[in-house]
Amino acid sequence: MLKPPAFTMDLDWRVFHPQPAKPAFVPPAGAVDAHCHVFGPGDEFPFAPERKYTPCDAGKEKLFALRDYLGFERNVVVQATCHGADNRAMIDALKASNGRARGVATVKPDISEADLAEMHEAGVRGVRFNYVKRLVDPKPDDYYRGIIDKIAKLGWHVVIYFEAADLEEKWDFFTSLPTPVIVDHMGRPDVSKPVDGPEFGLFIRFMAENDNVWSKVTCPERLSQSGPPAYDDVVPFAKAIVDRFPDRVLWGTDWPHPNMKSHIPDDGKLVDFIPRIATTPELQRKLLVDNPMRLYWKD
Ligand code: 0GY
Repeated sequence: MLKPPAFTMDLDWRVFHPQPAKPAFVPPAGAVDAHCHVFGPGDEFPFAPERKYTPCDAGKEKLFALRDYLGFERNVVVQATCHGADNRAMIDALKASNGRARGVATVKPDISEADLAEMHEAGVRGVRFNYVKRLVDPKPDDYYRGIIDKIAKLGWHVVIYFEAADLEEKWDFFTSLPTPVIVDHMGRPDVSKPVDGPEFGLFIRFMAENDNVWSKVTCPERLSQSGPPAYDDVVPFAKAIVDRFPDRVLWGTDWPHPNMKSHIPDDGKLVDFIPRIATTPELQRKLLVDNPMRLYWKD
């Protein structure tokens, strides 16, 4: 008899696009998709008991096929909250990638140096601190400081995911971090507010005053109110960051697009968003090749 699957995705879960369009934009040679995830498969890599959502399976084979189809050469696989601090699915993807994937892990302060060294060997180069309350229960600063002390020695960086309203409250902690700090999805601006207004202004100040702070100019599909496929209202925000901080920006698909409720994006159309926010070949090369290579493949 067939064994039933160990997990069933949430009833309102939206599965990634089955057949993305071929993008018109051709990424430069060596391009990196610097923000994507793997989910399970749950039967092999169980989802964490403390997770706040149960996704569809989205394994490494599908991720690597999408990479090739979209014209990318490498991936940065970011640990998703549905796997908690159990990094096995992500690390399995790194090991299967022939050196073409690096990773960002979620770890706890009691992680051993031996475990970190093993992760480094597999290709992990950063840890993620998540402050988005619908995804995790955020921890106090001291919890994260315990982790920083251990990972800074390895030359790793910190990825932070927060909502625009959190930045002011977390400012002192974020600006005290000694490693490179990479912000997911531009700190989730409210794009119905002016690009030159105080909210986005604070984010720009965060990057301007702290030259260790980078931004992923990702997820127009999450931030847009004008909607697909053009996501016009997100362009001024992402372009402002790329123009001003061309050496501290990264781009990624965010495949398989966890928790998208309004629609599931066409990954090909997301790639076509790139030349609208990085408008010259030089900016595109920095965004897609030079910057991620410097951060993830320096050793
Ligand atoms: C993203 C965004 C989301 C989810 C996660 O780890 C995660 O579960 O990051 C989200 O729901 O906004 O970057 O994938």
